[in-house]
Amino acid sequence: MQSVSTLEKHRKQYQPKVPPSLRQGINQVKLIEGAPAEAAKDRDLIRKSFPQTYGMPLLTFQSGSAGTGESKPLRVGVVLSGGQAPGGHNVIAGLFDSIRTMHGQSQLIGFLGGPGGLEKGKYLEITSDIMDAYRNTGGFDIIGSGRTKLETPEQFDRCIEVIQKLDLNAIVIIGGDDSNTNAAILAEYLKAKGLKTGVIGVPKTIDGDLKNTYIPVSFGFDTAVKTYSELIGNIARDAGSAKKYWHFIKLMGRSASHIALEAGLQTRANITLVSEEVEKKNLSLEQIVTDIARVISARADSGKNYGVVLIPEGLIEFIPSVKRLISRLNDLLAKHEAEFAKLDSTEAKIAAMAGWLDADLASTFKSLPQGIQLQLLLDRDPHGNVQVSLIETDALLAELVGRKLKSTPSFKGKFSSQRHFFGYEGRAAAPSNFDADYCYSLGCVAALLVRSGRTGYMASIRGVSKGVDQWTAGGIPITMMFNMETRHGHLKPVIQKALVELEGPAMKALEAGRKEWEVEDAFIYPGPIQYFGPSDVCDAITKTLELEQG
Ligand code: FBP
Repeated sequence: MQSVSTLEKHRKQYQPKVPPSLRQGINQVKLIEGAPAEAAKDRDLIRKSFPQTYGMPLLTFQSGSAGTGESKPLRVGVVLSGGQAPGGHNVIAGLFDSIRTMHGQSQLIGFLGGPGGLEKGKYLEITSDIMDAYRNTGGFDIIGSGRTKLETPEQFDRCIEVIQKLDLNAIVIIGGDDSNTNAAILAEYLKAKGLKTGVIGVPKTIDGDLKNTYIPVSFGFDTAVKTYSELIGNIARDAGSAKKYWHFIKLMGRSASHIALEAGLQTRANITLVSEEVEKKNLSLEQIVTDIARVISARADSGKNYGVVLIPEGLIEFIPSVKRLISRLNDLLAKHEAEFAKLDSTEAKIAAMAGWLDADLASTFKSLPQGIQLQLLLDRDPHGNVQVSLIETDALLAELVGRKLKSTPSFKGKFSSQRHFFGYEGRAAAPSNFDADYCYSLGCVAALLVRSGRTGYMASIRGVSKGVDQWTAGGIPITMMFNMETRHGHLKPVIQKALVELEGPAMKALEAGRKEWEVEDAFIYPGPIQYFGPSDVCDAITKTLELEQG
């Protein structure tokens, strides 16, 4: 019996498309140095923190003679960092194929289980057979991923031991904003210690919040959001058929609402909440609930006791009063760590915390259902973030809206809710053509950056809204994406997270449609990602990319 699905079998044969500059073969690519790159703000502080790697030039790759002289085998390490994102295996495939074409004896070492694998020296050499089994597949299972944060000199020194033992020319770190921030710090550290080993980043995250002028989108966003939009479309069709449920759908994306916004545009859900808008308008939980209840009542008046509400998973953190509460909880959890750990019941934990909080924040805390209170007290991730994927905002809103409608005498409709959380369903999906092509190309660019002996760069493909024939390849000094932010009470240089721009074209498109979509059944049913068929179906890009870059 076949050990992979028929689709996977055919999909393995897919040959990713690459930008024109890479089509003559990886040995026919030349590097053009541009002007020294500067950060958009906080330049002096960032320059001071990165004396070795700040102000390096922007790089562009064009077809032409590489002029690298006699080539030597390359030894490259690769790390998958953080949450899964569709296309990660293709980054590795692009890197693998490129370094093998540069020299037949080149080796790719995959560190197991994320950055922790690099620190502990746990690895697997990626052979052709291993690589071939993972081409164009989703997931990060080829070597696994992890969230270990590499940031201390002791950790970096342990990495150096591994790097020297394996005699690596470079390490490619495939990760989001936090992982690439740490990649830049590692690059600086290695250079300062006189090591020749380069550190190259690749922009990954389904959340879509690692983007700027040079990085049009992080990989994985396209496939993940198309997967969620398919599911939302199916639910909208079920809702319109059964006509008896309101569906509250929480969507992954951490702090940023790019996923919810894109899914709202793709499906025209009745309500799409955008966390950044909630913060800007200083909306309280009560106001959000009242507004959802208003739409439900309006639809009930025209006999529609059903609909779809999209909720970005980070919403709760953006409600100003809850944001203040979370920040205070973070301080108190750190301050009372030992005491808190000894409390064994939920009630005792909640009561203790309510006692430690100041009166106004204690009252916000007490107004939340017990399940949410407990979820806010759960452990933070290694980067200090509240684990928003564990907070059941869909349940919170469904419950509070239900209570609100019950106490609204003018509401004559019926309200029955279903709740969903779409996140993990999309993170390991088989990459769309866009992600398969984009990721493979990023892997090739990472290899070019390694061959040119660069460090502290992120692989960049631009022009991606226009079809692969218009794509261009290059390298961006990671430090130019930095700004200074307060983390754990200290001002630190970090890659600036790209939240939804309220004045941006994607948000404007939502604003233009949302009034009509609230009351009408204007749903669009995107259907599943297509891998074979007409290009306008298979190679379609997201609305966000089309609107922002098109
Ligand atoms: P990255 O930022 O590492 O790409 O992870 C994205 C993400 O999927 C978020 O959308 C989500 O909040 C988080 O990971 C969930 O983390 P975990 O995998 O640890 O449950």
